Amino acid sequence: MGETVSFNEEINSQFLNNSLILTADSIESLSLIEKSKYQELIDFLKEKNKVFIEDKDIEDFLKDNGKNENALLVKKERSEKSDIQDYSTKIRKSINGRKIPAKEHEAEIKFTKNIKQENVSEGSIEDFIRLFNDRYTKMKRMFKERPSTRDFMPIGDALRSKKGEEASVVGMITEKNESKKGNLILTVEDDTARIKVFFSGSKELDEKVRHIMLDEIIWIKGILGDGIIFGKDFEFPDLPVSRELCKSEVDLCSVHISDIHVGSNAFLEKSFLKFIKWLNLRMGSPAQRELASRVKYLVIAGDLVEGVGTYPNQEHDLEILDIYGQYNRLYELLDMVPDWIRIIVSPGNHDATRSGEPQLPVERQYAEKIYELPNVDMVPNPSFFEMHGVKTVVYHGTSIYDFVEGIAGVGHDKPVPAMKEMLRKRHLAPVYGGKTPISPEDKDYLLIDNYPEIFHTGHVHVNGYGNYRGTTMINSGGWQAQTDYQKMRNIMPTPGRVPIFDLKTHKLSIMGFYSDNGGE
Ligand code: D5M
Ligand code: FE
Ligand code: ZN
Repeated sequence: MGETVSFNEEINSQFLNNSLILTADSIESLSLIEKSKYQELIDFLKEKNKVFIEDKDIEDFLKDNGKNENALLVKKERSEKSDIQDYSTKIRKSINGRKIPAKEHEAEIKFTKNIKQENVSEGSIEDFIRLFNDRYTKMKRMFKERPSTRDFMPIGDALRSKKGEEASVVGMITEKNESKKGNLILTVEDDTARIKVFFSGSKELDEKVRHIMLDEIIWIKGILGDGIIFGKDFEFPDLPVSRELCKSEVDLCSVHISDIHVGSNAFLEKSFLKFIKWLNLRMGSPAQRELASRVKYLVIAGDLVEGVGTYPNQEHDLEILDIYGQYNRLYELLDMVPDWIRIIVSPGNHDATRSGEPQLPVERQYAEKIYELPNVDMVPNPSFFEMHGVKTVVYHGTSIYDFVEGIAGVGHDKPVPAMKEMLRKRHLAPVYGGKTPISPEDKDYLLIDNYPEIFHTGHVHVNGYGNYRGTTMINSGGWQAQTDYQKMRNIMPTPGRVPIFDLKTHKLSIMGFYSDNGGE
């Protein structure tokens, strides 16, 4: 878990750690029970073999043979408290009276650094050189801005300097090898020369070097040898330890989803429709409807449709066989989202656009009707933008598996450790020639050159949340039931769980729209 967690997320984790999932029904009822009683409630639900907790289960717990009199008392006490009643009545009134904050406030969205069709390069050798030069220039600037890494010299100068002296350099890792004793030997390059770096030292340093990946750019300090630096320490460009976070002045929310996979026969459409119903304020408790009334942005991080021909024999897994039909169904779904919500649509590896990253927006010919929706922005992958001043990075997450391969301890079933590494490396996909196809452009669009408040990914189909140095990390799971491929790889997806980010308070709430008892 991250450095800070909101109340809702903390509760959610407590239940999830016990394999219990809160649904749209149960979160409100939960507020009637004292936090100290949650463990008792968890034991009660586990005894009943529950997985998805409904409103009724909580009522049962409260009624259970008078055993939980205290909890019941809390319920009475709480419900008699006028402030809670006032709150509910106020919410009801505002919804009935159609007082919808998200409707009253215009979207304030600003797109910053994003690839456009007209800037696409040809993919020549020169483009690769330009890409890496741009990466190097910008990363060098990041190290210059930080007092502890401000001093470094060109590698060419380091090679000519006196042996035995201390030196610092900034360079790209072009090779990564292990010595016979298991120590790390790097080849590091800048625009002047290349040098070997040998790391051996404390346990702490050994642990730190495990996180170094190919093609990334780091700052290294060490003692000069003959054509080699004996590394004593190094730094990633990283985020500052603390900073002032941008917050919206108005209390509006952004909702983050991904991996809808429309057209797949495992797409959980009923759950998705429930979610849309909630966005329309036609489902949920008063508090949940109040939350919905503040949803101003819906961000979608790719794999909008299942696609065709994404993997061999995919046709057996399709409900909608052609790509036009898949985007058409997605259009019908997005058209049901209230028009006061701004929808930001970014593609993933299943979508109809080039697979090389940065990916361009879904090609217009496949999704004409979606393009025509007045509240939709079709954006590339990744995309950098601000929602009411809150800086956001949305990236599908294809590179997550490069981190799984590149760093021991980054597991394939949890997205957050890989996301944290991306923030530390200030790059969404540092490895070239790994699992992530990269298209060379004159600028490095995958570089994280700002300090985002929200970092949103998808792709793994497993929800995950955390906070790294102030940045809220969200992986938004998906809307597809477990596929054969996932079964084979032992991936247990967490469909239908929706993270909601409060742009004013930075609190994260989770709503569940999928339950596997009685269908979806
Ligand atoms: O990804 C579908 C699922 O497969 C999702 O759970 C992530 C997982 N996946 C995708 N790529 C890999 C690699 N390279 N290794 C392990 N697991 C992977 P989707 O993008 O929806 O097809
Ligand atoms: Fe997916
Ligand atoms: Zn994907």
